[in-house]
Amino acid sequence: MFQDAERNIEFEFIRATENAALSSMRWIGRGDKESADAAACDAIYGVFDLVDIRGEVQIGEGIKDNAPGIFLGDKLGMWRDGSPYFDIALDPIDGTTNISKGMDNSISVMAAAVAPTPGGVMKNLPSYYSHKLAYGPAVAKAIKKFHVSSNWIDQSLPETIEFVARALGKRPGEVVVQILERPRNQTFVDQVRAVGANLRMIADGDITAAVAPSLPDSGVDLYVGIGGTPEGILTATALKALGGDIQLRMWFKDADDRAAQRSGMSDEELMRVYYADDIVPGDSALFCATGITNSPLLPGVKMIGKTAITHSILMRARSQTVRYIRAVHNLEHKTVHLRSDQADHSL
Ligand code: FBP
Repeated sequence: MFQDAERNIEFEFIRATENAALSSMRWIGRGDKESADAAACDAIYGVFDLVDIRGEVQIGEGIKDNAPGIFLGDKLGMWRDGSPYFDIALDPIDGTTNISKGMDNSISVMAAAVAPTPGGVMKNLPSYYSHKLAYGPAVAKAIKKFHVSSNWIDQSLPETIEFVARALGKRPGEVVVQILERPRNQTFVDQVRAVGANLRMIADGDITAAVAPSLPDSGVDLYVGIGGTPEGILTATALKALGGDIQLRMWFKDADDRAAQRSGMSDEELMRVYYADDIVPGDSALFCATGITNSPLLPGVKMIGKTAITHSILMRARSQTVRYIRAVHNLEHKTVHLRSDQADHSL
């Protein structure tokens, strides 16, 4: 019964990320990332105000920069007695800075899993940032086949690149590594350059960057670097459906940062390397995203006169079916239900 609930509801998640993308579109290039994020959140809440589930946010966003957001513990859905519980992870916009500058690589993204009671289906890690490594199915299979030590967080990056090269039948110099451009990631940048591998830096939006190695034609073989933890959890859900994997360890700037964020976790838990299966145990999880501006994962919203075209991806860990959904919205008829005034609005 719970599995059916996930199937029945999956298109509501797409509707939510589509509406978030369409509502935030008017903020592209306007230098106001908070308003873009607020518009996306309002639209996501608005969709679920009409959906018969009891959804609770387990992985929210916004905490790191006080941006508007949908946060841990927030409720989505109508919450009627007897309707199914869902654990929800979301980033209404990954790449808010990109939107505000009119740059590529922003998506609206959600993941969800049916839960017997709220909480516990997705790992809620308390740190703002994590050290992450993500790779595609061929590399994940090679790790299993050769029984190699797969803790790549502690291993040197050149060794990792060498293994990835062997798994993909490439030379290390041909491996393409994507990194979020931040001063804290400079060591990784230097290491990639030192082995002569190909570096691709991105300004923001590391969900698409970490999912890219699991997409057959992205041209990216490995994602590495320190980026947002919630983004890592969302990535893990997608990789479970795509057959790739992520390795993730919480990362703290210094001892004070670690003390402030540890949320009662033991040293062992803080140091643990989590894989996709540890982050989202079991196979009941769905992941969906809609492109806002172009990214390796999805084209952005395209406007043609009074028509908006959106591109979304929907996948489920259980079936590993990956659906690409191109939706044509007639803006003379399309309305978006918003939480803020509980009314339907034209775009
Ligand atoms: P938001 O758009 O949700 O703010 O996230 C953008 C992002 O680039 C994430 O993709 C990444 O994980 C995180 O920010 C990195 O954080 P910071 O910008 O603080 O380095």
